[in-house]
Amino acid sequence: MKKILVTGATGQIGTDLLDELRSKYGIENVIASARNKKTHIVEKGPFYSLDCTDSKSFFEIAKKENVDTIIHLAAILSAVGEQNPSLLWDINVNGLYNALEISKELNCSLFVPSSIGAFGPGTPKDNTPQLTIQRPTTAYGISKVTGELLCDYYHLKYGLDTRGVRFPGLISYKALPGGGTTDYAVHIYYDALKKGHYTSFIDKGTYMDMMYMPDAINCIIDIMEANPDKLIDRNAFNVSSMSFEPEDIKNSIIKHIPNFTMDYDVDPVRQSIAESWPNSLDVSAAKEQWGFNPKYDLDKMTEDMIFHLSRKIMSK
Ligand code: VAH
Repeated sequence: MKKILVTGATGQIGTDLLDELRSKYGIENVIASARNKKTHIVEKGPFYSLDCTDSKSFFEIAKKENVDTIIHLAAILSAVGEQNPSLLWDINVNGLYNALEISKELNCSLFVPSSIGAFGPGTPKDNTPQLTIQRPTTAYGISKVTGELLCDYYHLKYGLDTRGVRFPGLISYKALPGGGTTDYAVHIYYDALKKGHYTSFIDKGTYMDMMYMPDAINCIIDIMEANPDKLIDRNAFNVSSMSFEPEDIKNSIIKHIPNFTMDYDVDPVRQSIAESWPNSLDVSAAKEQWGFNPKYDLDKMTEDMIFHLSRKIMSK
């Protein structure tokens, strides 16, 4: 990667990714774009307001900046998507179609994140295989399977260099998540520090794959820098660094905040989404084909989250 366009750059992944990409490749070589401006992003380097469903503007930006890579993060997440499936389809599929066509036209490599949401109730729940049944029951999951298949199609038919991973729930302190089912695993840290108590919308005993954001950012950079000849499962690799349920993260937080308490007010929509997803993924393909090697487990993540969030909250 030399010159990179990031779409959806002001979202949860994009906020962390821009910092890492700009320190690695140079500020002027990382072009941020998003529908909504965020001052702290716009001030840090090249930025364009872009709705990825506007193919003309999308193409003009990529051509003008002469990018060789597009990291396409613009998407609507699972819970918000269930409330507005037509908006989700427009952004997650039509926006991706534009990214694919522009990458083909300009000969760019293209990274597109899929998700554990691409699996459904019929998928084996434990140690979910890289290649298995994918019949998701959410609009989000359907858009993610569609994305995986479109990315494979453009690679097979046009030789486009498409690469992706199936991200689990992502936890970070720099930016809040944007309306997903796994968001509870971020909000719990904020409430533990601010209120000493959290009410979880996901039920006790509900296991989901999760990953700390620094490991997710390394996934994107490592897969995009990997030897393309070794990538068999290009779109998209299972990746995960831990699987936990709400009681596990509560107990990890209590090691730092002994009086922290949690109760439950389960959201039936997000609970049903969570129950349709795997408990844990088999990540052997990512390890074998491009050296996937996460560094953070639950307790190491909790220690880092509390260290950074406590300073962020105190500085406000
Ligand atoms: C969501 N955070 O909850 C996203 C992600 C695996 C979860 O796709 O929708």
